[in-house]
Amino acid sequence: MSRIRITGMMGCVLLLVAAIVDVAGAVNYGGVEFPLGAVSFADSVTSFSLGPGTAPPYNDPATTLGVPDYVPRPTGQNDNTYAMGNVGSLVLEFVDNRLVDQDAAQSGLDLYIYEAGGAVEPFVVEISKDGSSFISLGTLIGQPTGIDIKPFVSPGDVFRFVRIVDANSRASGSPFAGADIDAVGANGSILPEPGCLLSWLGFTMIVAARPLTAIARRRVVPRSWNSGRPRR
Ligand SMILES: [Ca+2]
Ligand SMILES: [Ca+2]
Ligand SMILES: [Ca+2]
Repeated sequence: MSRIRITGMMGCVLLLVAAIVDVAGAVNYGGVEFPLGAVSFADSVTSFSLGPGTAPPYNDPATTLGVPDYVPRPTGQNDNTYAMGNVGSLVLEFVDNRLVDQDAAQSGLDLYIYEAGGAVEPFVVEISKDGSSFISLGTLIGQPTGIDIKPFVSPGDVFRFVRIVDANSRASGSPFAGADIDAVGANGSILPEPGCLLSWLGFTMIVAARPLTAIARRRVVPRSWNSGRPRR
């Protein structure tokens, strides 16, 4: 996992923390207003596979986590995005929030992908409840681009995972071939299971874990990786 491993109680605690942090309400990211603010964005890398044509510092999938933070920088410097490589892939998980269809609210667009860089590159997007069975939403392009998941899902469906696969446009080359993913946000977003107020005791665990998160983000990136987390 790109950050710390977050399961069970800790995920529940994160929800509580998120609920506290998000008292401020909606936040605008790149022209898109997210009712739940920063919590809306993907929190964990489940797996990834780099396609050809990428190299550090452009191919660290951890740069797709959290809110959009792309910064154009001179060649060779980290710009906070993940160049997938041609037909590279990425699976992200929402830990402290879930993706849902929000009907007509927020223009009906439920899921936003923030792609970045000089070349606007397309990618295929899929969503999943359990990380193993995915529903394709088709090919998207835009910086950012949003999609209404309603035509693809059933009422009440709740999703945790998003898979993105570069559509092989080859609009950019090494070292940042493929779509460059900055962030993935669920505009149609809910907080998971109520009852997490019982997790107050775990709050200090999160505070203590933050330095570990910073350490994990400095690791060397392999060509591919899978967290091996149990499928849900
Ligand atoms: Ca989140
Ligand atoms: Ca690119
Ligand atoms: Ca980013």
